[in-house]
Amino acid sequence: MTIEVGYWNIRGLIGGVRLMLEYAGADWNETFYEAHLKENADRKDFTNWDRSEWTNVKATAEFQDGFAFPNLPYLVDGDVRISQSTAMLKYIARKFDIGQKLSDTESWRVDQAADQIVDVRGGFVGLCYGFRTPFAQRETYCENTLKPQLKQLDRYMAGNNFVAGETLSYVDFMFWEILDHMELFDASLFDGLDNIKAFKKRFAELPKIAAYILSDKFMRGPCNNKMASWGGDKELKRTW
Ligand SMILES: N[C@@H](CCC(=O)N[C@@H](CS)C(=O)NCC(=O)O)C(=O)O
Repeated sequence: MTIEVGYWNIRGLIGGVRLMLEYAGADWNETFYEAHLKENADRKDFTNWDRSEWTNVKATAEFQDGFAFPNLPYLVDGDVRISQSTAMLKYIARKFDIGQKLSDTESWRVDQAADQIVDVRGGFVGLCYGFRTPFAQRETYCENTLKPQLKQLDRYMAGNNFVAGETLSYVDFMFWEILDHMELFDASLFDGLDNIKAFKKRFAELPKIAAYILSDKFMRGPCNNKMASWGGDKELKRTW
C-alpha cells in the first residue's frame, strides 16, 4: 500500500519525513499545497496569503473526521491518519524497523535530543519568518542564541556516530534536515563544530540518503514558505 503524505511545496517540517521514506525504500506519494499572494499585496504580511488550496481540503469531512488534529504535514497509510511531524517520523521508523533496538542510554539520548531539536528549530524558523525574532536581528540572534545552541548539540554528538550513539534513529532525520537548512542559510554557523559537520557528512553518505540527495526527487529549496524573510524561494537567495 502506498503511503500518502501532504504538505506545502517546501521542505519545512516534512523534509525529514521524505528522507526517512526514501531511506526505508517505502512506496510513497506526496500531495503538494501552495499558498498564493493576494493581488498587489505585501508578501511579508502573513494575512495576505491565500492558503485555500489547503484549507478547503482541511475543511472536508474526510480531514475533519479522519484526523484527530487535521494539519500539515499529514500522513495516510491505509486506515492510519497522522499529523504532527515527529509522530509521523516515529510511525515510519516503527513500520520499517529503523532504530527500534536502542539501549537505555540511547533511548533517553534520542528523546532528549528530539525535544531539544524541536526547540532549536522553532527558534531558527521563527527567525526565518520573523514571527519570533525580527529578521533584522539575525546577527545578534545567531551570535547569542543559535550558535550557543549549536555548540551544545555539537558537544552532544562528540564520540557518537548518530544522535542515539551507534544506532540510527528517527531523530537523525529531523536533525540532519534542520542542520541542512541552517547550513544553506549560513554555513559559517558550523565553524568549529566538527562533530556536527562529521554527523552531517556521515548521514548524507548513507547510500540510500546519498542517492536521494542526488536525485531529482530531492528538494534543496524552498526551505520555508513564500512569506519568509529567508528560504521561501527555490534558490535560497540571501537578500542581505
Ligand atoms: N507541531 C506541528 C506543527 C504543524 C504546523 O505548524 N504546520 C504548518 C506548516 S509548518 C501549517 O501550515 N499548518 C496548516 C494548518 O495550520 O492548517 C508538526 O510538527 O507537524
